[in-house]
Amino acid sequence: MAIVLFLATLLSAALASDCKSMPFDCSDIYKSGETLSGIYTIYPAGETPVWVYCQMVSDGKDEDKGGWTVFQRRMDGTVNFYRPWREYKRGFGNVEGEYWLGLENLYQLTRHKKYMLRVDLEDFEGRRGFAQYSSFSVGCECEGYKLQVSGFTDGGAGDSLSGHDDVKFSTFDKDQDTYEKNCAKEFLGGFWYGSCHTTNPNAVYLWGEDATHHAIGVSWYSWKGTHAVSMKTISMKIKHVS
Ligand SMILES: [Ca+2]
Repeated sequence: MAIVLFLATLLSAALASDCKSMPFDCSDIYKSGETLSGIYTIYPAGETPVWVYCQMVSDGKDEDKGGWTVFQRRMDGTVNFYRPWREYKRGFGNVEGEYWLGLENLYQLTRHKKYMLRVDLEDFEGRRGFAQYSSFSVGCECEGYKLQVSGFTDGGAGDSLSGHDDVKFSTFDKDQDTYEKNCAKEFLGGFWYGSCHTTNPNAVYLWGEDATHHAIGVSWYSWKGTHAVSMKTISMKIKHVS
């Protein structure tokens, strides 16, 4: 009997510690007192751990600082983003560098809580800009992981994403865009393509300006006024809003 009680105590202690150490997103981790940006484990869908980069510092208003869950990041061209549907669904890349968190994780994160979105950009000349959106969510796979984004605030980069609102996600092997051809094949990425894009963050890392092929670079049209310039870094991140 004593052994059974002892085991039960151990089990309940383990469960309690699990609950405490199972943050839903980077906002939870930030609220628990972590202030260093870096790699953390979150649990957006039950007990399955997901590795993610949490950005704990950013400029802007006080309420916007800290606790950003980064779901997309390009910085050095080391990861190939031209990938099929199953990869965009489950996520890929390296959370220490370039990666995509996965559409299912985005759906699980945004289905229960309200999120805002921030997109940080840097060009090869070292200039920076960002765009922020007060509302961001991704629908279920049954709805094609449709994007809902609104409430733009300008951080100098302009708005290149509102035009992608209410659009399903497409990859080269799953065409859900509204274009007669296949946007993902045409512009070499995977994204919420309509017909087709004003930003192409998951496309080809071009190392600067290159107009050889139209609009295949990591572009943000409203900042550069052209699709021939590829960003040096882009990161897309969400933060829980109350
Ligand atoms: Ca199409």
